Amino acid sequence: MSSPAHEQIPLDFGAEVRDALHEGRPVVALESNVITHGLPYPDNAATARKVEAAVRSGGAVPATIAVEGGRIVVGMSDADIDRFASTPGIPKVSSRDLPVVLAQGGMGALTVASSVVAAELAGIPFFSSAGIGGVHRGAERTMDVSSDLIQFTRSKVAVVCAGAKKILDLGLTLEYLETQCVPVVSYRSDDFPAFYCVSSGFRSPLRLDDDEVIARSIENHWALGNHSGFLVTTPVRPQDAIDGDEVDAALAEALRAAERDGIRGQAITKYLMRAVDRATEGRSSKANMAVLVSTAEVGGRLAAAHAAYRKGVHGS
Ligand code: PSU
Ligand code: MN
Repeated sequence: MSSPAHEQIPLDFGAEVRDALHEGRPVVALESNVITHGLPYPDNAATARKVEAAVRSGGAVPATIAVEGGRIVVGMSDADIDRFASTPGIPKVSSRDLPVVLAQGGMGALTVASSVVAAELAGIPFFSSAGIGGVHRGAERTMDVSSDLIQFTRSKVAVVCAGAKKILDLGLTLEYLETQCVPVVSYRSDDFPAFYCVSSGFRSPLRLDDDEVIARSIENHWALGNHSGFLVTTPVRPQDAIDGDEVDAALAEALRAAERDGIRGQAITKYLMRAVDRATEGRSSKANMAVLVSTAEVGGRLAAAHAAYRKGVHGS
């Protein structure tokens, strides 16, 4: 049963997404913040379209989510994507910003956290993005923990990702998810991946290789009464990856420079990413686009397996 508040948020479904949800066909929710804040125009628009195509080739319908005119758009059109990709200054909207941006009526680009909120409202049980937010390095002093992690403890949406970037403290990120009882399963690999690196150096708590077992595990998680997410990781393809040691070396240097120059808070992520980009001579941004696409393909495939499993169980 839906809560009364649920009914009051206007959702604008793309026709294809609405039909798919009606028929119990697989849909994968996708974030829009990566379009507006992750990559420059026109790479961002081209990548967003490739990500949608990858979800389709995995066997599901893509639903890229944003906010505009006081409504949540669930399934942006190509024209929407191009407009968001090319309009400067669209705010990054996380979970806590969502009520205000909806009330104000402007455009908003949704992070992983707010996309998961929207996906649950829309009845989409799957979300995919290459890099999730996590616990930042130095969080014991700064308390900088991405609200993506907190949202995973509150929304019943399975998240397919390529882990998180090495600029974060991935050990603490895994600890947080364990403490909060959010399952972390690596799909067909042993390690927790690190975005454009195949491995973070941390072993994954769980490994599953079978799509249907993953689908059943997700349903079990919810059947057990957990009102929370389920993380499935899939690593970047080796041919697209950047060597972890190379990233570590670039990061160590960048972290020293950041400390020296007093860079912190909101500014730190972009600063570190730029430094890694320079050190890898632009290869990291190529790897960035590749991992967004390959993760989406796996997201589509697992969403398809999940929808098929639900149909089998409920016989609809
Ligand atoms: N990680 C990436 N690229 C990104 C983000 C994370 O590799 O673009 C974005 C996502 O939208 C994610 C958000 O939800 O940053 C997390 O931001 P914060 O750490 O401020 O919660
Ligand atoms: Mn933060």
